[in-house]
Amino acid sequence: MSRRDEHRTDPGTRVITGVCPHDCPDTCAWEVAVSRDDERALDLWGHPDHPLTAGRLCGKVDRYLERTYHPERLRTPLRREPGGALTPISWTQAIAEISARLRAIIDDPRHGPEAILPYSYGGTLGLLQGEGAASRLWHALGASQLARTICAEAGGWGHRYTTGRALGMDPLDFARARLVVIWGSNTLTSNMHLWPLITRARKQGARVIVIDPANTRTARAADEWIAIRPGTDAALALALMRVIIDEGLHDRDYVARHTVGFDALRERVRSWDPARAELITGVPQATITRLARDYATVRPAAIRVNYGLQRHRGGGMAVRAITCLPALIGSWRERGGGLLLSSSGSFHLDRRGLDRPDLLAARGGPPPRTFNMIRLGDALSLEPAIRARALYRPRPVDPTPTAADAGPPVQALLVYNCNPAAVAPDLAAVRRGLGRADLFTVVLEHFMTDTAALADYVLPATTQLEHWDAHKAYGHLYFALNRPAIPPVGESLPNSEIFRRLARALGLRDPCFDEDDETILERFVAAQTHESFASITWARLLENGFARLALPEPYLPFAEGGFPTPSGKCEFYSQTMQDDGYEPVPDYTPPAYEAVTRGDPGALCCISPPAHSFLNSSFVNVERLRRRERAPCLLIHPEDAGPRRVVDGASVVVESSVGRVELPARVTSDVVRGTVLAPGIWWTRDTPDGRGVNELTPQDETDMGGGAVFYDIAVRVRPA
Ligand SMILES: Nc1nc2c(c(=O)[nH]1)N[C@H]1C(S)=C(S)[C@@H](COP(=O)(O)OP(=O)(O)OC[C@H]3O[C@@H](n4cnc5c(=O)[nH]c(N)nc54)[C@H](O)[C@@H]3O)O[C@H]1N2
Ligand SMILES: Nc1nc2c(c(=O)[nH]1)N[C@H]1C(S)=C(S)[C@@H](COP(=O)(O)OP(=O)(O)OC[C@H]3O[C@@H](n4cnc5c(=O)[nH]c(N)nc54)[C@H](O)[C@@H]3O)O[C@H]1N2
Ligand code: SF4
Ligand SMILES: [Mo]
Repeated sequence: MSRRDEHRTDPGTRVITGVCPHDCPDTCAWEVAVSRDDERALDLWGHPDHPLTAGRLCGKVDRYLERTYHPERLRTPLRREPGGALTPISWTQAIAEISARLRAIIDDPRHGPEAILPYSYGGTLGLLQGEGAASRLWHALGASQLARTICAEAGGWGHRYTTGRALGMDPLDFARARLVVIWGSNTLTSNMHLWPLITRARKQGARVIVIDPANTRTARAADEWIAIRPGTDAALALALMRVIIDEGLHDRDYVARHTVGFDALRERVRSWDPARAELITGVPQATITRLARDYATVRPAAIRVNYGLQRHRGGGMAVRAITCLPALIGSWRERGGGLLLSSSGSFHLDRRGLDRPDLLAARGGPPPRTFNMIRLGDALSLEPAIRARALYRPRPVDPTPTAADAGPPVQALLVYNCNPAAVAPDLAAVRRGLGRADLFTVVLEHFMTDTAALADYVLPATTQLEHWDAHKAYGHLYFALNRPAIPPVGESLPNSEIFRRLARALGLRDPCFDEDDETILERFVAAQTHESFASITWARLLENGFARLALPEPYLPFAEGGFPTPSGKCEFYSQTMQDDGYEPVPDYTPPAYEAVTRGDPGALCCISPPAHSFLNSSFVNVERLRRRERAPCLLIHPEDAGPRRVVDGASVVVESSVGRVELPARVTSDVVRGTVLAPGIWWTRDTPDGRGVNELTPQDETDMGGGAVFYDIAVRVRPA
């Protein structure tokens, strides 16, 4: 009997459907068994009827009950006492004191509401507990806005410039591919529910190729690992296109009917012969030629590109170049062909009733400033010229802000769903900012994270087992509802309720601050008018937990062209890019570390993709998962270790332009020469020197969208 059947037949338990809230393309549906007796969750498993979840959760979320009932879970509001200790206080006190402080900042003519900065990201991707409930409050107050750039901006822009919107293959169709190229993604770690589909394709003869600087568990499980130098993928894509066009392997009919700018593209790739690309990428030219031929002729060919490869200075251009490939060979025509970066654009959600931007518009006056979240250190500076650097400037045509544009110093920082003291670039600058005596910091959290430990007030938040929410997905086509399964642990409250209480204490009178969560979500679902939502009703979500968008089956978004770009075609030449200040035809933008390594042959590139058992900095405190990852470390190639006298197991110092960390070395050829890899993201309490890997990351921005350059850091490595 399955766990599900066991619990369903037990009169002592209820089974409730929900959805994993984490920042992960799989957005799994789950079921929770709860004891009727004491309302405790007993078991949690992947929903068997959800086609992608297919009854399984990942190894991290399998431990979700351990995380939820963790002894370290925050259970009461905490306030920093004059001596420095965080001590429990009541919710009434916490809300009264926090709102009084915020009110004083808003009413101070030197500051005003722009001196309040909300800071959040991916702790939950729920529409309500993520940004929905929060934006209502920020809009009504006129607080500073945050550009949420930390993950996917460069690739997102590069992809949209090319195909118009975040649309891609139905992940279920990977099972029908005959060639699968996994490009800058560690599928078995960060998107594991795609793997069974790829396995099914392999059983029918498909070949699987992984392009990655590291021999990841995905690369090891694939047919071939193509080792590439970080940040050089655009050069590889350009050379592939050169071979394809030279050998006449492109789909002339598809190109003629559904693309613009082919002549300009052909001209561009003329200089990208595989020999030149080999010098840049480290991929042998014979491999490039073979990959180009296979990609164009083994049909259908599917590309899974994910966000790993765009955390570099040229990340936007890299994703743009790769996104041109399926249009060039016409693989969008075929079921099992095409490309998947993100499916989030399939969800045409009308969020106005949820986010309430009208509350901001009703205030009148110019819109508040927007900070780029990856420059939190700069944003918290008291120096106007430094603060101005943190203002959001996604495109080259956007004017460069000066000290005169900086606006008031940030006086209050409200953090939720995020752990910037571990995940944000330039941790020294972040710490300096958070350490400002005059900065008022409130953190909504499950645990005493590195960020919470620096707050003035820490407010205990509920987990997905304890609150309502609804989710779109970025790796498939199912919408899902999450119902609370258990009562809140301790005195914790949903983010939504915390923001409602703050709004009322701040005197905000809009009736939206009286709506309960269930009502907000029911109204949200009812308000959706796009045709793809036609089959999704509140009643159906309550009954099933999830529902597929009303898209055709099979779903081939661009089989007949129909790209949602200005031209209606796949844009090899993009006038929008030209207007936004970019090179309009795919190009190669070298990574930032290269300028350093050219002048200093001793320098290496440092990347820090996720450890298998963690989700960014989440789950690090779940003991079984932490034990599985053992300890922070630095992977280094034997030929890089030797000349530096770095020995396996011994400590090394890793130093970048902004900081340094100490890590034990692991000498291995599972990472390309010239690159070191530090799996992330550990809490500082588990690191040898109390410093996380983002001490090394500068607050530099990617070519597009102001994204972070986590995998493009020049470092020097020496024995400690
Ligand atoms: N277990 C687990 N799953 C996760 C996460 C997690 O932390 N842990 N994070 C979630 C989040 S927030 C996201 S955004 C996604 C991210 O998931 P992915 O997009 O898969 O991104 P990463 O794991 O950051 O990087 C994927 C791979 O890219 C490689 N890479 C780095 N630089 C380059 C490059 O220049 N070129 C190429 N070709 N490859 C490169 C890395 O070595 C890594 O193996 O995963 C989500 N899923
Ligand atoms: N060096 C390096 N840095 C990176 C990356 C990398 O690969 N390397 N990856 C980057 C990427 S892709 C991303 S997306 C970011 C992710 O960075 P974050 O969005 O900060 O993700 P997490 O580290 O998982 O932290 C989320 C926090 O939210 C809390 N949380 C979860 N649910 C709730 C809730 O309902 N309410 C409240 N109040 N809190 C909640 C969790 O307890 C957790 O502490 O990190 C980025 N930083
Ligand atoms: S983290 Fe991803 S794979 Fe794991 S349960 Fe959540 S959605 Fe599924
Ligand atoms: Mo991310």
